[in-house]
Amino acid sequence: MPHTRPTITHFIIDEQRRIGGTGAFTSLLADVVTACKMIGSQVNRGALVGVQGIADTENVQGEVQKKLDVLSNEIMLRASVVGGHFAAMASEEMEDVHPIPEGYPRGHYLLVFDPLDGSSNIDVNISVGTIFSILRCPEGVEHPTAADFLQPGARQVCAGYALYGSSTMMVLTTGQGVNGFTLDHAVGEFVLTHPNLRIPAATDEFAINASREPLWEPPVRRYVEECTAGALGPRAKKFNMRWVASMVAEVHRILIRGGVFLYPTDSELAGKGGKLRLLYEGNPMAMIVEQAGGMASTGRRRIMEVEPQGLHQRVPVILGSSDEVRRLIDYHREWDAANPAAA
Ligand code: AFP
Repeated sequence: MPHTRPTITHFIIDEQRRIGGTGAFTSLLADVVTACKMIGSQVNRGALVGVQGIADTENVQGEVQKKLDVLSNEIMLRASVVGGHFAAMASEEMEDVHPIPEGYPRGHYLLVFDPLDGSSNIDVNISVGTIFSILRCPEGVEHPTAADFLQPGARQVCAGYALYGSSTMMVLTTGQGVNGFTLDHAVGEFVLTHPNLRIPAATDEFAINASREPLWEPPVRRYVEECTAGALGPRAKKFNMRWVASMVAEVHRILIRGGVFLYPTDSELAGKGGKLRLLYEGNPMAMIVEQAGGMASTGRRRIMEVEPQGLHQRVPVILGSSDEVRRLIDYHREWDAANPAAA
């Protein structure tokens, strides 16, 4: 029996019709979806096509680039230039804004992306993903600069990610809930498999890189100690811990069964602002999580209200099930109130 679930294209067309759009948005998302299918195909073929391993370059953050980081960045750029819907692009892998080359039409949207998040996992065949965020190009701006991208996450028009895991999935929000689509390789299309994803408020699972424990701030240490104390601790509940080191995989797990993900600031990261990037990781994931009923905070403020100061700005990230994120915010507030000089 062929399935009758809507494809991602039909789903977006329907959504656009409901809000009375022009069709530009459908077509622009189709370009991003195509790019993700192409990246997914390269990730999937891995060693067969010689794309594993490191490239001979570093990105703007001084991190060694994988061959697939570079290739995925190229694929996203190519797919988004040709469609004519974007005015410019910015990526975690590029120092500056990528303009639309002369001779191509220029659109009204800005594309922000992390072409291959979690890429340190590629060679060991663990899930990685592409994260993207779409912003409106400010009125009257023909040649966008970095300043035009510095919009708080609350102004995102759309956010999503592709997860290259045991199946390839696309998870998307345009501000009306979150929907998940699975790539049907037989027809070459993403098909709606996870409508209206909701993150449960309560959870017994948390994710943090515990090797950084000596560097944590007291509110984070308090939270983790209380969780690991289990049934005999103050939470009187047994918790489980996970760490994939691939944010897309962690957020996806949280969307499916709840949980909380932390990449907080610590004594080593404080000078940099955090580890994860506000525009490429923090904001898009915050929009998805909030749209699914969860919360996303730095510990001290809502991520989507942070005013970006630079394209590659970093931010502390605490997101997921609302009961736990709220508790972490309370712990930060209590600590800051008791230690005003340190806050
Ligand atoms: P890479 O893309 O360099 O692998 O980084 C992945 C990431 O930005 C995010 O996806 C993970 O949650 C986090 O970094 C992992 O950080 P650790 O290396 O500290 O585990």
